[in-house]
Amino acid sequence: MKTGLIACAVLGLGVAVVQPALAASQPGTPTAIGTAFANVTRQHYTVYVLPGSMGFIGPDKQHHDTIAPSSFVLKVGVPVTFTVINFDDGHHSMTAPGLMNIMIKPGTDEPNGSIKPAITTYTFTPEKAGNFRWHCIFQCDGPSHWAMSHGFDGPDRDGYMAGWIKVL
Ligand SMILES: [Cu+2]
Repeated sequence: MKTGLIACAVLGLGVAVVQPALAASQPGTPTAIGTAFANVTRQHYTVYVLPGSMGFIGPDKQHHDTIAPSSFVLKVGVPVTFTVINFDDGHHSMTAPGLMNIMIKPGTDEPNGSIKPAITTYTFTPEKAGNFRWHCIFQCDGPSHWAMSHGFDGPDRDGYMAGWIKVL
C-alpha cells in the first residue's frame, strides 16, 4: 500500500512536469492554437454565387440559387476581404446587420447565352465578437423563390441565401 502511494505521487509529479512541455510543442493543443490564432493578421474568403442551374440541391430535389461557402469565422480587429464571384446575372447581397453589407454585382449576359461572372471585393474590420447571421436582401431564386423563404433562424434559407458569421 505504501509503495503504491509513493508510486502515484511520483507519477503525479511526473505528469505535472511533462504536461507544460507537451502543451508548448504539440500541434492542436490549446497553447498551439492560441499562438496560431495570434498570428492571424490577414483574413480572406473567396465566395461563389451560383445560379439556380448550378446551385445546391434543396429538399425539393431542385437546384437553387446558392452562395457558398455560407459560414465564416473571423478574428475581431483583423481586416477581412471577401472576394465574391457571381456566376448569376442577378443581384445578391450578404447583409449581416451590425457587421457587414456586401452588395454583389450581377454577372453579364453574353450574346451566346452564357453569363460572364462579376467579381465584387469587400474589405472591412470586424469591431466586436459575436454571432451574426447574414442573408440576401434581393428577391432571387426564381421562380419558386424557395431560397428566399424563411429559414429556421431568420430570413432566407441557411446554406443557400443565408448563413452565419462567428467573430472570435
Ligand atoms: Cu440572393
